[in-house]
Amino acid sequence: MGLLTIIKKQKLKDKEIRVLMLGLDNSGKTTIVKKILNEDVNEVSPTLGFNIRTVTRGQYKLNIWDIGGQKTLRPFWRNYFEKTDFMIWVVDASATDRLHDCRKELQAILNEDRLVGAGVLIWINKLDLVDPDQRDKTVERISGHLDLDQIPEGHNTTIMGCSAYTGYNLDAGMDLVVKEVSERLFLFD
Ligand SMILES: Nc1nc2c(ncn2[C@@H]2O[C@H](COP(=O)(O)OP(=O)(O)O)[C@@H](O)[C@H]2O)c(=O)[nH]1
Ligand SMILES: [Mg+2]
Repeated sequence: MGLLTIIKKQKLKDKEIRVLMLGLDNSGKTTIVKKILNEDVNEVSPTLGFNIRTVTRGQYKLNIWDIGGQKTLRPFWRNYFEKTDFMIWVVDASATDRLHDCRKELQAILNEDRLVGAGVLIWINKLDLVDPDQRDKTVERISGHLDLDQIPEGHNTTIMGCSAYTGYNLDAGMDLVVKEVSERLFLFD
């Protein structure tokens, strides 16, 4: 039995999915996790280290690692790459002045060897601040700025708008994580 098969079999038993949540500080990562857990989204303070929160979806347990995104904390991101099944990258749709920084950090992450194979969801957050009829365009425009047409091979990537405040697309995102990981790791031995 190959190592990969052993790992898959162990995961099949546990039904645990390790999700790494990254993005620049203030993009809304912690608020998103709170909203998913039905907690008060008005009580969020900056994440100085990391939080691990567990979300249950059907028979799966998603352990979400919400890591602080301040510039001084970014060198530590790599400590969390190991064993990641899925990476969620959160973008603040209203922080257009930070898109350059966001693109640089995201592209670096996507080129990390230890994340090759992990599924990727890019959540363009805070869409509640954008007119409903402008949301698709905003997501498209930000995707362009982030060079998302140049994602390295080895990642199954989806881009989606969302809002931690209204909950828009949070269920859709969680469903996507479970579907991608379960199809890749749990079923196809
Ligand atoms: N309008 C709006 N504000 C949001 C949303 N999500 C987060 N925020 C606000 O953005 C700020 C940063 O959120 P936080 O979750 O701490 O970001 P993090 O640093 O990525 O964890 C807070 O003031 C949140 O209330 C959202 O969907 N819409
Ligand atoms: Mg945070």
